Amino acid sequence: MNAIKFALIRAALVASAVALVGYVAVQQSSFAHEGHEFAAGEPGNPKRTSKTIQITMTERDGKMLFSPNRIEVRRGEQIKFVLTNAGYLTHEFMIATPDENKKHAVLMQKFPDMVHDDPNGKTLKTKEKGELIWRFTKRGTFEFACLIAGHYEAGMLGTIVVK
Ligand SMILES: [Cu+2]
Repeated sequence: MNAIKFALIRAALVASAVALVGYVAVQQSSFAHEGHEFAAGEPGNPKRTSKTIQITMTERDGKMLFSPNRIEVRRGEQIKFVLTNAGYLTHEFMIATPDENKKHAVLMQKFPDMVHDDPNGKTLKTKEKGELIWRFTKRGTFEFACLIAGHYEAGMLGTIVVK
């Protein structure tokens, strides 16, 4: 077998292994979120108008952070989050209660390859952009967080106050 052929076969094998890992991660993710009730409100309706809030994800001085890391919305308000991962690592944006995020962070220590594309969460690779539309139907204090193993602990969370 010549070297080029070998390299091609190896590349194909790596690609299918990556696809398989991705598939398993998605399965775990939907398993983990099955029957999930959204404590922080409900998925937004893209046909309705929303207020836009820009959120940047990044790493700085040994910390991982969202900017801004505190937002205030009115109850019933629909928000279009425009997310930018300006960092060098993959990050995610997950809206939940602080309690749910803490539990989810523990789960993600066990399944570090979990990838989110849920109504209340998005995973973004470095330099990637994304959008998430959410309607805050309940008053209270909620949280957006990156639950990738170690990130939450490194400070990657923000507060949402719904008035
Ligand atoms: Cu992160």
